[in-house]
Amino acid sequence: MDLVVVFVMALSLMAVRKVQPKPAEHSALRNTNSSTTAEPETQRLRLMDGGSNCSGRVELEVMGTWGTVCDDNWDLADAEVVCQQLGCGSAIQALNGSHFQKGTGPIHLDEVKCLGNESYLWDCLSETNHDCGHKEDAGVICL
Ligand SMILES: [Ca+2]
Ligand SMILES: [Ca+2]
Repeated sequence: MDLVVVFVMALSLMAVRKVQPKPAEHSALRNTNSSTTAEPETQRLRLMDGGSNCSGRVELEVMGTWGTVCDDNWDLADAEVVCQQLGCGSAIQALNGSHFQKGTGPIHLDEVKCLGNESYLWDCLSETNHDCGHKEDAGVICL
């Protein structure tokens, strides 16, 4: 083995030991599709037992099941959102205590706290865990 071969071998050994630079980390292509807009199509709203489409017990459909709204914290601002959403104009009264008869099914919302300018009742602050019975079903009368 002559010196040249030894020299080349030594060089190649050094080359192998040379620390490879870490490959650049993938720029995390995160899916920024964070459109958390509510889908009103999946929920519906109606007024029952009030004699017209614009007055009655508030009922909403969640995941295919119609239910009611508890009257705890139910006031004119909440009624206003219901009336506007239904195209019924302004609310003139928010009714408590199952004024329009007791509904059936689940009580979907409790402690509704609308500001009054929400587009949908389910955009309002509320609680889904209720402590209510259907004798507390909320109602509205729109203009
Ligand atoms: Ca309220
Ligand atoms: Ca309550």
